[in-house]
Amino acid sequence: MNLTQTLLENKAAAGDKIAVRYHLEDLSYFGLLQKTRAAAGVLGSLGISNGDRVALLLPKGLEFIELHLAVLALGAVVLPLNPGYRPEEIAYFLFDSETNLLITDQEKYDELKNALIGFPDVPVLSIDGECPNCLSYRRLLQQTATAADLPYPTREEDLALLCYTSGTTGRSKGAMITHGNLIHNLQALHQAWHWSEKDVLLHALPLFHIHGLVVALHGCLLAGGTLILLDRFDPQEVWKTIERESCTVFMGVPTMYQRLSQAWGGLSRKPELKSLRLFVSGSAPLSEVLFQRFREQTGHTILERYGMTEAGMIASNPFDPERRKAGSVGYPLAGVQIRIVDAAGRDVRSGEVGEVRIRGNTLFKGYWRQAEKTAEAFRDGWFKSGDLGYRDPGDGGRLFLVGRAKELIISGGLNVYPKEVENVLETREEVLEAAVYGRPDEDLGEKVLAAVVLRPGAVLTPEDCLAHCRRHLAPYKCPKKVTLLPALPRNAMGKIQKQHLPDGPSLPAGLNA
Ligand code: MCA
Ligand code: AMP
Repeated sequence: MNLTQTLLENKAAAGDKIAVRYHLEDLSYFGLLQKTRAAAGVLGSLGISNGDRVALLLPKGLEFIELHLAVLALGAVVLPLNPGYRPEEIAYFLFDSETNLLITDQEKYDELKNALIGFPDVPVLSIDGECPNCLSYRRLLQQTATAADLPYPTREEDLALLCYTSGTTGRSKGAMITHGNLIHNLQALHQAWHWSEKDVLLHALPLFHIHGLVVALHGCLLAGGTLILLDRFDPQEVWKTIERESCTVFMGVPTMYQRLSQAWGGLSRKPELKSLRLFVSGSAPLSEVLFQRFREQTGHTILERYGMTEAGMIASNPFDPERRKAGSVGYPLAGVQIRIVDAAGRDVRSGEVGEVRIRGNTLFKGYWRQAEKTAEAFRDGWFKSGDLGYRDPGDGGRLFLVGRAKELIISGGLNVYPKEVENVLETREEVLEAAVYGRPDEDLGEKVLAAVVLRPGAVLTPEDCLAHCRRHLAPYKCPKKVTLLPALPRNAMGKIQKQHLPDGPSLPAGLNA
C-alpha cells in the first residue's frame, strides 16, 4: 500500500487531464507522474530509501508536490515544515527526527545555517540556488536519470508522514502517520463529500499541515480532480478565482471564512458561485454567527468537519446541506469510532459533556521515539483527543465540540501551546514568570496574549518581550499583546487563573500594572 501509487498510478493513463493549475500553468496527471519520477530519480541518487526522513521546508508550489510524492513513492517519510518557523525551532525538528535530507530553498537555508551548527550534519538539497554546502535540485535533475519505475516499497503500517505537534509540556512530538491511515481516511472522505474527477478544488491553504496537504491536496488527487493552487490566501482573489476557474470545492479554516464574508460585503459585483458545490471548514470551531451570515450572503451552507493531526479527519457534517448544523461537527466518518468519557475514563450518559476519545484505522502509530508520551496519549487503545464534546441523542448521536481539556489556543487555524511561548519568555533573565493565554478574536477565532511578571528591579518593556518572542518563535505563536503585572492571579492551590488575566472577564483588584 503506497499513497503516491494510490494517488497517481491509475490516473496517468488519463493523459492530459489537468492535475494542477499553478500561476496559470497547467500540469497534467501524466506530467505530474513524470515530475515525480524525475524527483524520485534525484532522491534515489542521493541514497534516499525506505524509512528515511526527508524534511520539506518549502514554499507552496509544484516542487513541493513532486518532491512530496517522490519521497513517499520511495518509501521514505515526509516531514512537512512551516517556513515561518524560526531557525532554532527547525533545528529541533531536524535533530529530533534524525532527518536524512533537508529540502529547502536558498533564502531559507541562509537563514537557517547558523542554527544547524553543532547538530549532526544534515545534507541539504536546494530547489533554487547553488551554494558550497547544498546540493542543487535543478542541476541534479539535469544529471540524473528519471526513475523508470517507482518502487512503492511500503506496507499499510509503514510511515508516510512525521508531523510535529506541540503539547502541554512545550516540546513538539512527531506524530507518525502511516500510508494506511492516509488512504483509509481519504477513501472515507471521498464517499462522504462525493468527490469526483469533475471537481476543481481551489487550494489556498498551506501545504505543511494535514488540512492543506492531506484533506485538500491528496483528496483532490485521489478523485482525479484539478487543483487550482494559490500561493497564499487572499479573500478577493478567492472570490475572483472561484468564478474564473469554475471551482467546485473550497476548503478553509474559520478565519478564512470570516475574511471571505467580510470581503463579500465590500464587493460591488458578487461573483457567480453556481459551479461551487462544497465549502468545507475545519481546524478550529466555526461560529454559528459566521455559519448563518455566510449562508445569507452566498446561499451556501458551509460543511464543518473535525480533524486532528494524530487522528486524521474524525467527523463530518452530512453532505446534504439541509442536514448540516451550525455548531456541530457532524458524525464520525467511516473507519472512525468515538466515545465520550468522564474524568475517570467511563462513558458518560448520552448528551453529557466529556472528553472525546477516538479509535479506528486513521489513528496514528504513536509519537516518534517517545514511547512514554505515546502510552500517555492512549487508554485501552482509544486516543485521548483532549477535546470536550457531547453527542445529541435526539439527533442520531450528532457530535458537538464545546471546549478543550488540553491547554491549546487555536489562532487562525494554527495551534499554539501556551507552555512553549511561556518557556521562551522565561528564558529572559528579567522575567520571573509568564502566563500565555487565549482570548476570543473575531478574525483569528482566538488570539494569543501574554502576562509577564518581572524580577524585582528588572527593567523590560512589553515591546522587548515581543521582540524576544519574534526572535525565537514562528510569528503566529507570538503574543498579540504583552502586559506586565506585579503578580499572576492564582487560586488557593497556586494554579494560575487565566480567566483573570488582562482582556478577560475580570482582573482582580491589585493586579493592574
Ligand atoms: C498570520 N498571522 C497570524 C496567523 N497567520 N497570527 C496569528 N495566528 C495566525 N494563524 C500574522 C502574521 O504573523 C503577520 O503578523 C500577519 O498575521 C500577516 O501575516 P500573513 O502571512 O500575511 O497572514 P495571512 O496570510 O493573513 O494568514 C492568515 C491565515 C493563515 C490565512 C488564516 O494563518 C493560515 O493559512 N491559516 C491556516 C493554517 C492551517 O492550515 N491550519 C490547519 C492546521 P506580523 O505582520 O505581525 O508578523 S490543523 C490541521 O491540519 C487539523 C488536522 C485539521 O483539523 O485541519
Ligand atoms: P492539530 O493538532 O493541528 O491537528 O489540531 C487539532 C485540533 O484542532 C483538535 O484537537 C481540535 O481541538 C481542533 N479542531 C479541528 N477541527 C475542529 C472543528 N471543526 N471544531 C473545533 N475544533 C476543531
